[in-house]
Amino acid sequence: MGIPEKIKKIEEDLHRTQVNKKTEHHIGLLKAKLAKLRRELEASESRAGGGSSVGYDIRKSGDATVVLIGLPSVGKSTLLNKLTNAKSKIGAYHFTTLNVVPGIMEHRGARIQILDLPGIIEGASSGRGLGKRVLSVARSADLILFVVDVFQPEAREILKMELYKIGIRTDERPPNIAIEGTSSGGITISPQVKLTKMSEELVKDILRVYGVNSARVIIREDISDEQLVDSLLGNRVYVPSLTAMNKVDLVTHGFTNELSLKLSFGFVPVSAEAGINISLLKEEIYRKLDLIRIYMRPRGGEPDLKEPLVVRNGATVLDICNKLHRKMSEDLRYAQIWGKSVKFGGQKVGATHKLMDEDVVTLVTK
Ligand SMILES: Nc1nc2c(ncn2[C@@H]2O[C@H](COP(=O)(O)OP(=O)(O)OP(=O)(O)O)[C@@H](O)[C@H]2O)c(=O)[nH]1
Ligand SMILES: [Mg+2]
Repeated sequence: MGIPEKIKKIEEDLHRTQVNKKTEHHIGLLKAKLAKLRRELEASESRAGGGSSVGYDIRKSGDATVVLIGLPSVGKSTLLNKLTNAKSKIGAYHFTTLNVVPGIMEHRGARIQILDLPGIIEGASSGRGLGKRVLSVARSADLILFVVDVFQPEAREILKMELYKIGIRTDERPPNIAIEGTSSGGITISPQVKLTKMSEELVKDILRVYGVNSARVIIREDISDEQLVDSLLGNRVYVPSLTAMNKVDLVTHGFTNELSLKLSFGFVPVSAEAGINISLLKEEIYRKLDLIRIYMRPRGGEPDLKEPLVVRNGATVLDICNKLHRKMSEDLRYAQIWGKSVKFGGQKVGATHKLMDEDVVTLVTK
């Protein structure tokens, strides 16, 4: 039996099985097997040059990358044009945009790349429309900006699900679990918390599906079977998201307020066309990216306050070196810092020192 047939068989089995307490184990195991087979199928397709996972050729530029994900005609291109210097084509019909259109948004000294994409439809992840290619652009994004139409807010769930199906987890953290292979002794599990979403037996059986027969498993949070599979497959990406609720020029304030009470997620109400809340959205994008600005000061000179280096929060002196020049980190003796990350101005620190917003940095090299 080939892989597609095996997949079909399991899908049928899943379809037939009623969901209840008694079938939980069976279903969890089937899902784990299915995920493994789908992965194998993808691998064999890309080896054969099937091209199903071939993405667009986009050059990353700027300090961070944001992608616009939305159904057709929700106003993604109109929004890109408002946020950046780009001129993406706008149309009153579906699939106006057929390619990736980049733009640069400048905000608080940061240069943020925003990518406009063709519209996504339900089923995109399994190959409908340009779907898979478009969705895979989101893999390398620092932030996903869901663009939804104020009359179609439920689209966000569809988009999230399509991303989920190709391994992109929005607003989730990688599961907190450690699997340490051992040469013998079977599988021992030490859960640090009570597992409510699956039994230890299911954990073991899923591990065996993935060829792990002997290991020490430390589970530090109450994870689900899907999260366990995620950590075993290891090719998942975790990307934060933000939602822009577009076309609010067509509704009253009351309508928007009611939406925010009704929906389970927060959003920024905007009108790309009428230019409502565009600066608010820029600020939210910047905040969500969690960027900090670092000012470089040459030794014995004045800091350059005009052009900060923009990096992710949590960046170290080493990250700054790497951003400046590849060889810089090898030559570094120490750095001197003025700002919030140190106790006193001019303090000497090493490569692993974590920087904070608006720190002034001098790199002292050999
Ligand atoms: N009323 C109103 N119309 C808007 C707004 N933003 C976009 N539109 C209109 O919606 C239609 C679609 O806009 P586009 O920006 O092309 O939408 P898109 O999401 O890029 O569409 P595709 O590229 O086909 O996926 C156009 O007729 C726009 O003029 C808005 O804020 N309010
Ligand atoms: Mg468009």
